[in-house]
Amino acid sequence: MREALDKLFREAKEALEKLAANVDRKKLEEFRVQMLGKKSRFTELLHSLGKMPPEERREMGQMINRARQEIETALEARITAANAASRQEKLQTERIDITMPGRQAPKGGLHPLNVVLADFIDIFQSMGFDVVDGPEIETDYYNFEALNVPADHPARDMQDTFYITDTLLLRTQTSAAQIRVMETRRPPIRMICPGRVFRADEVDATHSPVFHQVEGLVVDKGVTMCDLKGVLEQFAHEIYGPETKVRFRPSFFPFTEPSVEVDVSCAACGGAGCRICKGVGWIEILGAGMVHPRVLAGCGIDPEEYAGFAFGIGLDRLTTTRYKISDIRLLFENDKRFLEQFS
Ligand code: 2NM
Repeated sequence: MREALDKLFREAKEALEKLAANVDRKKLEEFRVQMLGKKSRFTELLHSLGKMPPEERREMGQMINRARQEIETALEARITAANAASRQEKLQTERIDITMPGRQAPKGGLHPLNVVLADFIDIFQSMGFDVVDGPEIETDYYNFEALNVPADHPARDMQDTFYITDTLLLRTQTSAAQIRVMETRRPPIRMICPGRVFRADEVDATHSPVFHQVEGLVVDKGVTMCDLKGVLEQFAHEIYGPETKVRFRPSFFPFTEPSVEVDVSCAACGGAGCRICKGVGWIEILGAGMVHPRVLAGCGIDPEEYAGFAFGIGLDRLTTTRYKISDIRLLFENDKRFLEQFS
């Protein structure tokens, strides 16, 4: 019995020595089951104590338990070492470099048209104008009739306007929305109306069937062309700089009388003449005029009592010149490589 215990103890210690270099925790667990478990030789020995004479039984039992204890303690130490080793390995392989720069979140930006539009809105809001929106699909009444565009006017032609039905169309200007305002609100009215407009143009570097307009409208008692010029001068000074001069040239629109085309002095040469203004010193930026009495009357505003001025500015050309964009189509293609340059 004693010899069997000695042999078992020695074998167990040797087996454990062998496992010393091996930090595989699964192997260590197998070892525990084999050596110390319910069906192990240690347990067998303890069971066989019953067959021993009682006076040896006590001493032998103690020896078995001490040996078992020693093996168990040694095994625990191995397991602790194995756990530490595997934690160490984990720390090495899963180390986080907290000095690494964070992932850059992609940053969006305003479309260049909206940058310019935001400036427009700032300038006119500071002069007391409301910003009004309207539908892109209009009736021929709001788009043409109410604006004093006669039935035989070439703008009404299918060649120039996108019709949806006989009477429904894609608006060719945002004035339609201003008519709706004049019908429903009483003067004083001060508003701008920015938005997309549509014309059946051939596409090239300076023309697109969809483009953007900002139309302005002021209606009140005693409004004159001087007010129009003052507002447009203020606008030109804020957009092009305070030295900018503004001039009116006579023109014609069905919805205004008198009508003007408005030029600003060329910012590149200060009016002396250069390549940008084609030698004339002036650049045309918009059309304007005094709202035709028939337009006011059609909206239920008495032209004897009230007067108004209106203007229309194209947003696209202003944007392409400000950012030196060579082709208007770039504004509509949503090519990320183009748009990212503005964020
Ligand atoms: C322009 C030129 C001149 C204009 C007229 C109106 C309205 F609704 F009051 F009649 N809104 N915008 C107007 C006048 C637009 O665009 C070149």
